[in-house]
Formats: sequence, structure tokens, C-alpha cells
Amino acid sequence: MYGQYSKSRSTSRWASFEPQGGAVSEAWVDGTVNNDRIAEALEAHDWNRPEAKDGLPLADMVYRLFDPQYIKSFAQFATTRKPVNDPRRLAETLDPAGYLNLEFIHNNIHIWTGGLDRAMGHMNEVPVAGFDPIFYMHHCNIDRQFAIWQALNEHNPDNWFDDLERPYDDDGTWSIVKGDRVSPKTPLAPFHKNDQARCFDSDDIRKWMSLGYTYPELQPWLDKYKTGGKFDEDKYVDDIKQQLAKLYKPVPAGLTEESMNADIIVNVTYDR
Ligand SMILES: [Cu+2]
Repeated sequence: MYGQYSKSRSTSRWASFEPQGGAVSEAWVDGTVNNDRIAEALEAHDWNRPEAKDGLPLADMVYRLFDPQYIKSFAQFATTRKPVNDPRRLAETLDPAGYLNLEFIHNNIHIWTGGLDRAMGHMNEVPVAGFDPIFYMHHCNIDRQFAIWQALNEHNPDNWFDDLERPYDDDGTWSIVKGDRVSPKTPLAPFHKNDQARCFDSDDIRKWMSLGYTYPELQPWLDKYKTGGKFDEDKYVDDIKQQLAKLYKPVPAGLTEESMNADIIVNVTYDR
């Protein structure tokens, strides 16, 4: 299906992809954007994985992502990949409360933005998703959630890659061959960090503030985080949690705190 994107002249979101005599429709080629359908899809939250078909709203899922009751390590937070060779990590992801991760939420937003069923858009397909400007909004927000998780887990010893060297088991990229050893020191080509053609690696970008930017929730230098003139990390972390609650904490009508604690979770696990 990617091949059809070479014919496209403009961004599509939820555009009809119906082929007409083997060719895709003119409307699709010229680019059709149905933002109302995106809004509907985000509201309907038809999650693209069996264990999430419980219809939890998107904001609720994001809120859980930051709850240490559900997510205990970076490996669990970051990826849909099941660490089959690491019994401790596998046990974590098989924990009924640990089914959630950032990549999963990210993947669903690609699909809800691109379109479902017979509707297609650039955000649906990895090789062309970056041609839709919304891609950058989406990924900046994923980066922000990653940074928030790091700020909340500063003292969690499991807050970074623990699987330090493993062979790359996907098909490879133009700079990584399938089977190459990859680690947080693997160059993230083509993102150059200097004029010697050196590329950033994951360790280089771990401390985002050293790159000269941050996010509204993450401004540790503010006066409100000081106690006796010094930075007070407890104040900072509490404030981040409060901001998360304001943005994402679900307020379901007619539910008591007690019934909200009764969570029924069903997981399906497979080796991708
Ligand atoms: Cu993406």
C-alpha cells in the first residue's frame, strides 16, 4: 500500500482510499483532510489491541502511564516489545497492571489520525507519516510525556535502558542492519550533533534540558520549588503530579473512589 503514497500530492487524513479501476481516487491523490473524523476517533477510543478494548478514554490511559502502580521500569514504560529473554522484565509486562506503555498510546494516535477501515492518511504508515505536519505535534507530545516520566523517576534505578546490548531484531533501518548490536550509544542517524558527522545517541539526548529546551510542567528553577532558597525535589515532583491530575485524571460520573479502584484488566501476550 505504501507505493500509492508516491502518487499523493498533499496530506490526507481519513481520506477515502477506494481504488477506481486499480487506481486510488483523485480525492485521495489531491489530499483530503477530515479533522472531524479524528476528533470522533479520539473520543471513541477504539484501541488497537485486544487487552485495551475495555474502552478506557485516552486521557485515562495517559494518566495511568505515570502511575508507579502500573509502570515500574523504563523497559515497561517505553515499548510494546516484550522482553522475552529477560524473565524479570517479562514478568513485569505480564503483570496485569503493566500492559500499558507509551509506544502503544503513540501507535493508536497514528491510526486515529490517519484513519481506519477504508479511510487512509499519511499518519497511518511509518515511511510517510512525517509528511503530515501533525506528526511533529504528536511526537513532541510523546517526547514531553517521556520527559515527565523521567522527571518523576529520577531516583528509580530502572529509569533508563537496562537491556544494554542486544541484536537489533527488526528488519533494520538504513543505518542499522538486522542483527547489529544496538545500545544507548548507537548513533541515531541522520541526526548530526556536530560538523564532524557525529550523530546523537540515546545517552546524549537523555537530559533534554542540556539541549536547551523543556516543557511547561518541567521548570525546576521556578521559585515555587524552593525551600529555604534551595531546590526542593519533593515540591517539584508533587507539583508535576498535580499538573498531571489536572490534565488527565478521569472524573467519571456516578463512581465512588472505591469503585474506581476495582480495575478489571485482561491481557493477551504474544511474541511479535
Ligand atoms: Cu510516531
